[in-house]
Amino acid sequence: TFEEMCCKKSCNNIPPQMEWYLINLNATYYPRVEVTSIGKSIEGRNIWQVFIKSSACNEGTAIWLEGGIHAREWISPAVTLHLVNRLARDCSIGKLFDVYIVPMANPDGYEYTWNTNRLWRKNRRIIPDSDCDGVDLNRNWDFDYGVGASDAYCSEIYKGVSAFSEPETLSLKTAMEAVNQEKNLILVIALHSYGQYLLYPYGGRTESAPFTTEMIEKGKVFTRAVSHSHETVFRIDNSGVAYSQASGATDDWAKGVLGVKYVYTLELRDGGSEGFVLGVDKIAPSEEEIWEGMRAILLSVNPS
Ligand code: ING
Ligand code: ZN
Repeated sequence: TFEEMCCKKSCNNIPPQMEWYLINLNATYYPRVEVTSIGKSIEGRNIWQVFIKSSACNEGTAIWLEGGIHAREWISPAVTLHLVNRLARDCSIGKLFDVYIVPMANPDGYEYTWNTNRLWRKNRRIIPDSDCDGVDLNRNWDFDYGVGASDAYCSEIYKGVSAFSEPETLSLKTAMEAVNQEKNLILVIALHSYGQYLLYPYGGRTESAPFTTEMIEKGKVFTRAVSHSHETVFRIDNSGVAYSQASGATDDWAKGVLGVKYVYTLELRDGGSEGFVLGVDKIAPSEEEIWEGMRAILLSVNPS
């Protein structure tokens, strides 16, 4: 259970407010909602996974949401946690799928952005013999590993010594594989910021990924619904085109290795005026519009 996993005083769990929320969620909604740790970060923080179970008639089809893999993109864990809340409370959409959500994939980095460097992106691996720390967790996955990533320790996109060298990516991969083995994992969304883009793979190769047409089609359903609440415009693009060629990201691995049909990297608000340092006043409208998008795409990909 969550209480056993979160060994209170001896554990280094950050951020506490998010964990209090998850403890409460687990206590309120268990057994429909289950909070478990899928592993620990390099500094020993738990990486929490929320599992929101579908109703019995929909068992077997799963969705995966990843938030907070990049430390400074604060709107990502915020919106992801709001999605947890919405899905746990919603009895129609929330019951269509077995939904797995990791709201805070890089807790050490997040903590570091609160206390030391607001614009930190990577995890907190200490590299001996270097003045620089950290591995870019979105360049550490094992699909076309190394393409568009850096060998330089000081780079923002340093890929690490090898694919899945980091406990954070290894934990995510292991948990996603477990879901994919047991269920039909049909949609994976990794939440990032900023730019207001819905990106589809591949990022690391120019050939188009299987089901590109379908990803664009459902992407339009998502972005159209997102625009309804606040008229925020999200554009759909290929990640390798919108950003320069880069692999080792969650989305390329989910598509290229797991073979998930609908895979996206979602770049949340804003368009660049506040960027990573998005004001708190943007959390509410942002989660509101993304929830509209999520509802629409979940209904649209619903096989039952
Ligand atoms: N953006 C993504 C990044 O990791 C991306 C964009 C996605 C690139 C998928 C390559 C593949 O750089 C942010 N904001 O991190
Ligand atoms: Zn990011």
